[in-house]
Amino acid sequence: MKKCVKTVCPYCGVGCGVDASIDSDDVITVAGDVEHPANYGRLCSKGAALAETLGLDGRLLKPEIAGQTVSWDDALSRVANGFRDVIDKHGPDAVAFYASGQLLTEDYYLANKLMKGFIGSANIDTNSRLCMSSSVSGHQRAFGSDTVPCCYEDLERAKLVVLTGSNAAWCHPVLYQRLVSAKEENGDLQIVVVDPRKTASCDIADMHLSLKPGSDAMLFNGLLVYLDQKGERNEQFVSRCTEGHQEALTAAKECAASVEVVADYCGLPVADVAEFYRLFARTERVVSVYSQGINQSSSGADKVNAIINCHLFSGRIGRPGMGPFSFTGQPNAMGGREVGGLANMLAAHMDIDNSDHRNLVQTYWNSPVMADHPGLKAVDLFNAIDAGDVKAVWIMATNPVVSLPDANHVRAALEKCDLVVVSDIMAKTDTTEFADVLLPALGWGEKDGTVTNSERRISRQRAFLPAPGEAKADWWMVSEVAKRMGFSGFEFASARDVFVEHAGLSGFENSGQRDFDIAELSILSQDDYDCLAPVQWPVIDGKGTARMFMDGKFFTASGKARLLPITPRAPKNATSDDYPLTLNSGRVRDQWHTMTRTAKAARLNEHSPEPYVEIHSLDASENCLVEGALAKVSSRWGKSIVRVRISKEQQRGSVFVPIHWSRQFASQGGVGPLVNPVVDPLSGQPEFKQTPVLVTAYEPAWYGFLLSRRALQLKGVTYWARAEGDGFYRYEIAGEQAPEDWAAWARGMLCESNNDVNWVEYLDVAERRYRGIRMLGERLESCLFIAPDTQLPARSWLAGLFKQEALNKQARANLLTAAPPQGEEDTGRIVCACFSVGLNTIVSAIKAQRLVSTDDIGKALKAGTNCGSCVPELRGLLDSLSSL
Ligand SMILES: Nc1nc2c(c(=O)[nH]1)N[C@H]1C(S)=C(S)[C@@H](COP(=O)(O)OP(=O)(O)OC[C@H]3O[C@@H](n4cnc5c(=O)[nH]c(N)nc54)[C@H](O)[C@@H]3O)O[C@H]1N2
Ligand SMILES: Nc1nc2c(c(=O)[nH]1)N[C@H]1C(S)=C(S)[C@@H](COP(=O)(O)OP(=O)(O)OC[C@H]3O[C@@H](n4cnc5c(=O)[nH]c(N)nc54)[C@H](O)[C@@H]3O)O[C@H]1N2
Ligand code: SF4
Ligand SMILES: [Mo]
Repeated sequence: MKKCVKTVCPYCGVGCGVDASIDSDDVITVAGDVEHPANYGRLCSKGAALAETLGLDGRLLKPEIAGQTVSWDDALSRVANGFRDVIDKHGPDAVAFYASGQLLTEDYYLANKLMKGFIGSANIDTNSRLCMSSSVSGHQRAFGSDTVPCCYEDLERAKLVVLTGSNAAWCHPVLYQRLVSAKEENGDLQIVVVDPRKTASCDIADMHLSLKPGSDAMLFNGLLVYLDQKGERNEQFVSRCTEGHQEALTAAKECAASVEVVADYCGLPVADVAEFYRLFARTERVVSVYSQGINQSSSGADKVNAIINCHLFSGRIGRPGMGPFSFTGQPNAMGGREVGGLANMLAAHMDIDNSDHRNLVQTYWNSPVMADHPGLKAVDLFNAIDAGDVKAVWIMATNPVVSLPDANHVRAALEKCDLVVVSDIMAKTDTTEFADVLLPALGWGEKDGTVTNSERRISRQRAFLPAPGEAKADWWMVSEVAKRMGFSGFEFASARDVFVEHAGLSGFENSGQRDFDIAELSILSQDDYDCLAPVQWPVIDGKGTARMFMDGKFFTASGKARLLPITPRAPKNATSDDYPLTLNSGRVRDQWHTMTRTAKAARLNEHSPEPYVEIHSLDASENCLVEGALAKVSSRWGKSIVRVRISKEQQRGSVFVPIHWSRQFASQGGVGPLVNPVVDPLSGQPEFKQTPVLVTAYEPAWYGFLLSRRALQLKGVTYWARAEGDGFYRYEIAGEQAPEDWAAWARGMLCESNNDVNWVEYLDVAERRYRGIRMLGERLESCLFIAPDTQLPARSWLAGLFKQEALNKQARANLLTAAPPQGEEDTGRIVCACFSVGLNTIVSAIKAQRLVSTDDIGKALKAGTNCGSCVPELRGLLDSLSSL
């Protein structure tokens, strides 16, 4: 064994501990860390596939200026001089950093320090603006600080868990699995899912409220009124520990006077709303989990406070098994907030509008200046770039050309910007295409530092791989640029040096006034830091803190929590005849964001190999859409072309498109160009969940697919989506014009030359069907199937042939029909990513072996027995087969 470390998963905010190792043959293994309190050994499909994503193909390994490889010295000087020139000519607010919740705390701390304390602008914002900022605003308004009250154990100790706007089964899978186990162990645990869609998380729900998109504030206002009517006000807590309950109640009564009014507004059956309210009212231990269905809204902050109001009013906070609980998205969304990585915050949970705080931070940093007003929030920042007000931007660990709303506008802005610096681990992303300077970053497994998960737990990410090429840590790049700009205060030799400074600031003149305090960690030696065990902040008397507000004291001036009067607002833009459907966007089970890492693992590409729009059958038929065909989704801002999936899980009037596809993986599969750039006025978070759209059939002249061992340059294709499989690339394709000569076109793409080509083909001119197979020796090299419609053969049997070095006679004979020889099975689309078990395999086992439960399926096929993420789908299959 070369190296073996305990580290944390680089994906979601659950922050699972990972045992990672590399052996003497350079084989990398990852497994869940059984000691880590976030996951106790579990991993989801993405975490379990980490080792498969660490190959160096596509990595950015050397610095570049204008596409040319340069030395680090040249690259860093170019960035420093570029920023310096703009600042000298146009002032500090003419430059900006756009950072990410995927930076480590140490990286983030230095970026914030450089911008706010040395450049003297607060123009540092991050993709957390798109993710958690409404929660931050909600927390600050209610608690006087950005404090997450709960811990994971509260999920297990609760009697009712409300998942609102959270598809935890896919997005926080290990916490979802903890809920599954808790429910198994504790029959009384009730789970309510509030989501317009019927998601995989509904699998364990006792109740699913499929409310009208954007109507959550009304639902929770109604709950507040109900709690009051039923005498559920916690008199002692409300009078001693809170303020504003009367105003909050008055506002709630004005709009949500009765269950009937709420049900009507939210589009829910009266009985369901009443039952939910009853359940909440009669259960003391309630945890309300919320995520992007709440945050990503033009009234996201108000929705957060509508939820928190109910907990404060009933005193369901600060005790085990209860509280409002924002599940954070990114691995270090919380760390970013701790270092003040948002344009309207200061370091260590201090306030940029507070002059005492500004002085304090400036004193600690011994810095020449201090930003004295909030900087530009993400959407405004890119508008300012477009307007020419911001002339230099450094984008770190995020892919804004894909992930911001109105993404075509982001493209246009970066195109115009004088200096675009991008630090990334990958060479080619939609954003790196706009970079003047590209800086190669160390990735997961190569870098050291800390991250904080959703329950305030700080864990160490530890390196176990050598630095590839010339890649460097993000914090190092920032410190080198700072030094080259002439600033002192950036002489750090290691991530530990940065961490202890950050920890020290949290305790500087604090004395219990600020929630975030890890000053005790500021004395860590390098060894201590290397051995740091996961710990929840604040760290007091050598111990972490599981739960906050247990003493009923809050961080407001009065020490009391605030209930806020909330007047529900509908999504900013209503649907209309032109754009009659509501576009909801979010995540799929096995991909992470813009897929720069997860798409490298073949098994993660199989569950959803293509971008799609999920739509209710009646909306589909009204718009002439057919399952498996292509559709054009358009909004006032842009358009996409994606596959149609008709789904019972989608409510009428709304459609769902996943967020993951960039131009690297599909011709026009991105959802970003469609999304309304309207933001919450307080938090600045965009409304990613409700944009009015029109969905129409996209009718190409032909459809097809192509499997190939090599990545191919496609020609004459108007639609494509690419996914890497095990030993092959899969391209789903379509074209608006048929080539004059199918064979010439196909060979032009699939064969390097016309010599030595072992080519089998089939053409039916009348039926407009074409099939071509290329063999290299005994091996299948590539194959192409074209049809005038979507009636194409299944891909899975053919895909499996790429694992074989030599095809047998039977297989060869069947190539053109793409049907497995008798006795062999086409496994179908992969459902269980951990054990690569396909749909057809599962269906035939259910039928042949009369399997009746997901446990039965697990025993027969192993499917669903590792991470558990496919269990909801397995149950769905069992249900649909039993109803036949
Ligand atoms: N597999 C996977 N997991 C991830 C990520 C990933 O890329 N892939 N990303 C991570 C990140 S950064 C984040 S922020 C989290 C996000 O985690 P989640 O917030 O759970 O994920 P989303 O899919 O964005 O949206 C959650 C749900 O909100 C619902 N929703 C839409 N509109 C409304 C509404 O009006 N009201 C309510 N109540 N619900 C609504 C959607 O239908 C969706 O099911 O996931 C993290 N985990
Ligand atoms: N329509 C719609 N859009 C959304 C959302 C939605 O629900 N709907 N959700 C929003 C949310 S919550 C989020 S969090 C964002 C996420 O959106 P992004 O942050 O844009 O997505 P990522 O793909 O995670 O981008 C991370 C980038 O950092 C690179 N990277 C990985 N590791 C490192 C490293 O160690 N150092 C450096 N320098 N780079 C690294 C990756 O290769 C990748 O290019 O998307 C937002 N956009
Ligand atoms: S739940 Fe999955 S993606 Fe999230 S931290 Fe754990 S293993 Fe990683
Ligand atoms: Mo996020």
